[in-house]
Amino acid sequence: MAIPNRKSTEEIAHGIRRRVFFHSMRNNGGYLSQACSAAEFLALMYNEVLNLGAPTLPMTPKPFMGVPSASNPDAFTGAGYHGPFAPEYDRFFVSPAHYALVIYSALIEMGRMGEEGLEHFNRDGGSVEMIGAEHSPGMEVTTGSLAQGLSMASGLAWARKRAGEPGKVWVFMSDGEFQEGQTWEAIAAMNYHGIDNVGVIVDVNSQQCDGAMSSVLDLGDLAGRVASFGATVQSVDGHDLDVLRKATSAFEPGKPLFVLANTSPFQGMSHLKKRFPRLHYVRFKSAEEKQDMQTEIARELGISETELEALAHG
Ligand SMILES: Cc1ncc(C[n+]2csc(CCOP(=O)(O)OP(=O)(O)O)c2C)c(N)n1
Ligand SMILES: [Mg+2]
Repeated sequence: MAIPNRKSTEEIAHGIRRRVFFHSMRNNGGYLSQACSAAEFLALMYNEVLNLGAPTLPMTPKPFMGVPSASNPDAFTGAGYHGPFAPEYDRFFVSPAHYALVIYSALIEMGRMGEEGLEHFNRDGGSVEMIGAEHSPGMEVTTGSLAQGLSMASGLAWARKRAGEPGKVWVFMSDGEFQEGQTWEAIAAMNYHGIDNVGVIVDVNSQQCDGAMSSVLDLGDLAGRVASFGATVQSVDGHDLDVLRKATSAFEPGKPLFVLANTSPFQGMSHLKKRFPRLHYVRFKSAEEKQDMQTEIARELGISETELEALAHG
């Protein structure tokens, strides 16, 4: 890693949950459950797996400078927070763009973005979008329309392989994206072209925006299906860092690697279970519900009374 980081992966995972919790309480709602499911594997990716250089963008995110084009020299993508594009470095695509707050929190925990970055969240004219876009910290392409990230990343990976670049292409996906056909076309194409420099980590939290996957469009045997399309599959406990560590290095020649991280949508915030299956975006029906949730989750996360008072006045 180019940036020395004294925090353990466990500490980073905990820090992600805390930041997303504080932000969601302050803003009367947020993608809170996604921090529960994704904290461990995103902390592991950023802290141990990804080979990234130092950020090329300022710690305080810039305003939106327009979309990239030949006539717009000011345009930038948020990939700068993942370091420079260079042959030896990895690239990391975030496909489910609604996980943006979790990604921003991870970047802050890693020292790649300043914590003031979250003050720009969802502001008009800013780059720190609620649903991340190509200019948002940590994003390289726009993926709010889901299930497109894998196709873009695998095309880039194929080009990098042909150019002999040693850096890998990693993609973070959600399980909802496996309900869409484009995902399956991308896996088939990767197998056909022998694109084996792609690693995919999937948040299998068994839920999507309309509720439990099983009540919307069940994925069935996801591991078996992905393997039958010609990928290497590791289906593991998405909160167990040791098994995730092994799984993320299980590359086989000629095939992409898919790590299915089986997660809980209320890991570390058990109080959220009360809302199941309405977990996709947490908003509060009453001041009482908010207070209740705040107290219970704060207790589980080890947040002190003093910090909660600061939250009430901040
Ligand atoms: C192509 C496309 N279809 C539908 C949507 C609407 N949508 C937004 S979030 C979401 C759920 C996706 O599932 P997942 O990412 O697993 O949700 P989570 O686990 O975060 O609840 C959907 C269908 C979209 N953004 N893009
Ligand atoms: Mg999901």
